[in-house]
Amino acid sequence: PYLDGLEDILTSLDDSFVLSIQINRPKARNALRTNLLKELADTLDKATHDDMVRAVVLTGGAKVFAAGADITEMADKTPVDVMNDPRSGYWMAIRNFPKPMIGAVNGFCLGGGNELAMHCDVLLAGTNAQFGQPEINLGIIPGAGGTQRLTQMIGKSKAMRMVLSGQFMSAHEAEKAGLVAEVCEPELTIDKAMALAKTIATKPPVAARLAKESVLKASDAMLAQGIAFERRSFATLFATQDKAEGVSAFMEKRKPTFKGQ
Ligand code: CO8
Repeated sequence: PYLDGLEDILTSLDDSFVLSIQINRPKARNALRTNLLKELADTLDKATHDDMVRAVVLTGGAKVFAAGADITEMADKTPVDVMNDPRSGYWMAIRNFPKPMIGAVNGFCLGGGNELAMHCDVLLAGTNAQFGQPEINLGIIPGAGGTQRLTQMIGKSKAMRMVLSGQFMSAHEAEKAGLVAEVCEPELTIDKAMALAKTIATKPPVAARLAKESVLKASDAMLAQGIAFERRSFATLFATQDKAEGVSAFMEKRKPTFKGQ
């Protein structure tokens, strides 16, 4: 492995300067518990300063990318807990990673999982991929930039449909909407991402870094305000009874009843 002692992700660096990172919590559908985000942030921090890494492939493997934040872990959090959460620091490390990162998405890519995918610079998806922001079913909203990045990537109408209804989007629709660059057979997704990362790794690293930074500048200034607003709204919702009901219903495997409280 690239970093030792990791529990929730698998890492390896090959001799073509490509670091691959695989989210590895299959029993919890790769849910992004805090430790997982920390391991991801630590790995990317190391890779930032390592000349042997010129590009990264991020995947969840053949079956699932990530089913969102770990709902069990967040069940008892208050708005103040959310505002003080170390998770936002880990997200910042992911957001600020300066080298090209290719996402290979198979299966469910939901909630925080979709937000993580949207932090990748290029997304490739297997035909079995399903994208969604189902937070509304839990009485909350996306909290790691989802409302902003999704809107930017697929436009207001499709973003609203996803965020307000919690409905999933298929891989083909995601490609049509501009969320992913290419759809392929699920068994090819990771190979194709590796091939693209290897091509990018042959390019001059400083130019690649500045190209990434420049493309992101097309939208970053607009994003900052929206992300801050979204984060505050997300925290506020942790004070609602509907959030408690949404989370309890998920854990008890029943349908929630929402009251607007
Ligand atoms: N967190 C924790 N555990 C999860 C999660 C999750 N996000 N998703 C799935 N799991 C667990 C299930 O509880 C189940 O555990 P167990 O085997 O112990 O019962 C196991 O993974 C398998 O899940 P399913 O049996 O449901 O598997 P299916 O293949 O039938 O369905 C789905 C897969 C569609 C992914 C389904 O599990 C699902 O809908 N998951 C939740 C998706 C979701 O709502 N994601 C958004 C989460 S919210 C978020 O990311 C933003 C911030 C969240 C803060 C939370 C505050 C309360």
